[in-house]
Amino acid sequence: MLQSATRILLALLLATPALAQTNTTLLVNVDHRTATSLDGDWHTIVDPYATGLYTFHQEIRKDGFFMNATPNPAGPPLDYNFATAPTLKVPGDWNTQRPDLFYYEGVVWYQKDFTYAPKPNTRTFLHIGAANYRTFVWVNTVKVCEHEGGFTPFDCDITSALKDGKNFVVLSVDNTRIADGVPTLQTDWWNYGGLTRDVSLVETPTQFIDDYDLHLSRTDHGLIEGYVHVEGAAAGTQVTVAIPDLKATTTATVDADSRAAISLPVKSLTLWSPDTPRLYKVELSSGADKLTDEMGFRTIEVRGNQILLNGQPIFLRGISVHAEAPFRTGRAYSEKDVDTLLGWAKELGCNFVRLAHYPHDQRMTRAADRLGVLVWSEIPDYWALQFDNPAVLAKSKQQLTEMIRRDRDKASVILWSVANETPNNPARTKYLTTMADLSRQLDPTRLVTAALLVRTEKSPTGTTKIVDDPLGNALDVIGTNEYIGWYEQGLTGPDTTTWDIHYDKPLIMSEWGGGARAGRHAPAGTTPAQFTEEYQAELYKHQIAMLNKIPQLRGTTPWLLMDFRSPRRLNPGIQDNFNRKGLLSDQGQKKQAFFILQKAYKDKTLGKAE
Ligand code: GCB
Repeated sequence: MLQSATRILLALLLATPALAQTNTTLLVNVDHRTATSLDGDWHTIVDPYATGLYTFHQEIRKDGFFMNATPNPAGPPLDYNFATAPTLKVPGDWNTQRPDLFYYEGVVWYQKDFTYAPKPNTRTFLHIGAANYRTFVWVNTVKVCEHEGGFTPFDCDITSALKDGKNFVVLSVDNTRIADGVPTLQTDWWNYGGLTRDVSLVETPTQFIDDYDLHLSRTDHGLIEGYVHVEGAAAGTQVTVAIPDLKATTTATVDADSRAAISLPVKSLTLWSPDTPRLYKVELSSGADKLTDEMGFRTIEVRGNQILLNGQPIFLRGISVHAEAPFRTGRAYSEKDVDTLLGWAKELGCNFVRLAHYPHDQRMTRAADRLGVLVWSEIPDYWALQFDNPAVLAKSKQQLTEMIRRDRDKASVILWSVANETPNNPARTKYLTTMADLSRQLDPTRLVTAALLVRTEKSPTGTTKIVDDPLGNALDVIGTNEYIGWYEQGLTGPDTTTWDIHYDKPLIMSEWGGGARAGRHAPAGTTPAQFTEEYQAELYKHQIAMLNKIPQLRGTTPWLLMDFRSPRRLNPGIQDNFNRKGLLSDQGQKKQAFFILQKAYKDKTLGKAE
């Protein structure tokens, strides 16, 4: 399979008719643009041998599946037929839609017909919310773009490939894990493949606002600043930004890079916060392009070892969340999915979520904006990437750039995380320092973090956890993961653990916890066994007591809100392919530990803001 992914990449680059421009862009605020949804049933062909690309002698086919041929009785027989092929729902991973695709890793072809009437002075993009992991796209047999990375959106300019009337789009999506991928071969989550988020046709004027960044000045809470970029605009083109509810409006002109600097004074602004998640309607326009957004304005910064939201110290009462769909399982994509997950987080008393371990659907950060939940957002620089491989660094950079570009106008997002639990070595540190620098360059208004591993030493009274990973130098906020009482030491391990933190920076305990199968109980009066609800609840009590002894602790995101599928969790009858560290099961059953954490969060007996 590993080989096949590389083969396919090469083949597609060489084989197919291509537009001059095969690159993708990413339209900021795409969910407020005029769009025609292509969600629904797509014809699909499961192609484990990449037959859609290769002849029987392993030569590249000129008549691959992207031709979407129809049977011709006078011609050679066809080995495929999209018209009669079974369908899969988009959005949706393939694994949970058909039992035979549950473990499938490889190529699936998707095809859909649509009618279209090209309009003058209009550009048309095929928007793909996410496709895991590598995707090639053809419209009417013309290759329009390709994209690598399973959790960020991309937009192909398909304007010149479209016809008046009947059109079709063919995609190949390959979720084969590759050593030089981001993430790489090992992950503790299911490798859900397919078109896992919305697909649509998006229209813009020829010149259009493709990107902007509007945020509150850290030094002046009466000033919104940033930029608007107008794709294709000549220097001097005007841009207007208005916030009607604040009676604020400004006009600026773009420079030679098609970018206009924005400086918009505002009076009586209600600052966005978890208590007052006030969103304002923002109107942006330039020439024929008009766009609205709903935005909150707030500042986030670090002072010593405190985190300041709008200048005030805050403790982040958080929980880690995977993009696993409640109840039906599979990749989360709908309003209902995100409302359920964030609803549980709020019920728990959270003001913060760690969206692990990759960018979640944009609905999640939109909902966090609306509900007043602060967000840690992460790219899948997870475990042991090929840190000495420049091609892998390029992939990480691309995903970071896409994540930031999509979500930099969301008030909820306060932290960009560049990694999780990476091995401490010089190549890794160099790589991730580059990533932290890039994050600041792209977005100087937010904080940079990463979830680090910690060192363990014996102490006279137990154990010392040492936080001295050199990557900490590159971070604004230190994240640390620990599983005391689960992977190491018994239930009382936290009682005899002390922390030695070599950075005077805010610290978030970004993972801690243990597994429990909902409904599995320890007999009364016994020491609870692992995987019982009682064990997990007890573990939370011991952990909370330990965490409260860390003076610079400014947040926690225990692992995690809800059970999620993982191919590494094979214990029959207990795990059954699920990581069971959720405070709720995948079916929404609350475990005892849910109420322990809820009480600590609601009574504010866990953590201090200063
Ligand atoms: C970790 C990883 C997370 C795993 C978790 C676990 O440290 O960051 O992705 O799922 O531990 O359950 O072991």
